[in-house]
Order: sequence, then structure tokens, then C-alpha cells
Amino acid sequence: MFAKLLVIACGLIGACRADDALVIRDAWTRASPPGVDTAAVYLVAENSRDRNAVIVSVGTPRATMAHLHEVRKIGDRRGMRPVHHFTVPAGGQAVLASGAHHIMLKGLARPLVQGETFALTLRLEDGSRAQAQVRVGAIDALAAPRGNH
Ligand SMILES: [Cu+2]
Repeated sequence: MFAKLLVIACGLIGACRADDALVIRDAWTRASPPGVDTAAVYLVAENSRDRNAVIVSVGTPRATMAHLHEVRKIGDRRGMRPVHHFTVPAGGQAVLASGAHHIMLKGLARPLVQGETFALTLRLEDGSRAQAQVRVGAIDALAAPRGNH
């Protein structure tokens, strides 16, 4: 209901930008263990539009590669593999979390250090983008680090 009202309001004032359609919150990852140049990023993506938002790629200056990954059962064990897109349902959200969908960074220029933040850009099927600031938590963190400012 709220999403529908928002869409109507946007049409009336003509001021809503496509970039605002997807809001990213609680983006986080873990500090790098020694010698590891990969990391999994988790976040919540909220879609205020009345149609699905499809994330087709991601990028960050902090790593040479960033891929969309899912975790699924492969044979009798769980493994991760790349997927082509993540869909954020109309008026809903997609939760990327440890043990489930995530963004995989490969080729980190330098180790991730607890307390730092870095920029992540998500590109949507319709050509729009969403920006996130990823917080780096403890090496063994299980959830997004709490803000300290
Ligand atoms: Cu992965």
C-alpha cells in the first residue's frame, strides 16, 4: 500500500529519480583473514516501486571482481555458485545474508580491516544504479556491525 502511494506521489511531482528506487541498508562484510583476497558482502535491498527490481551486476573499487552468488545444496554438501541476477520483489526486499545469497568480492587490492567502509555499486536491469557503503566487521562477525557514529 505504501509503495503504491509513493509511486502515485512520484508521478504527480515528477521528482523521484530511478536511482531512488532501490535503497540499500546494513551492507557489511568481514575483515580478511591472512592471505585471503576474497570476501562475501551481505546487505538488505528495499524496493519501493510497484515492479520488481533486478540486480544484474555489482562493482567496487576495492576489488578487481564482484559477482552475485547463491548458496545451494550441491550433491550432499552446500556450495556457492554465481547467478546472473538477484530479484528484489515489488514493494518488498531482498536479504543477502551469511549462508544465503551474497556478493562475492575477488581480488581485494589489500586486506579488509575491521572498521573501514568502502563503496559498492549495484546495477539494475533498467540501467539505474544503487549505491551502498559496506562496513567491515570482525573476522568472525555473524551480523552487520553496529554503527559507532
Ligand atoms: Cu560466494
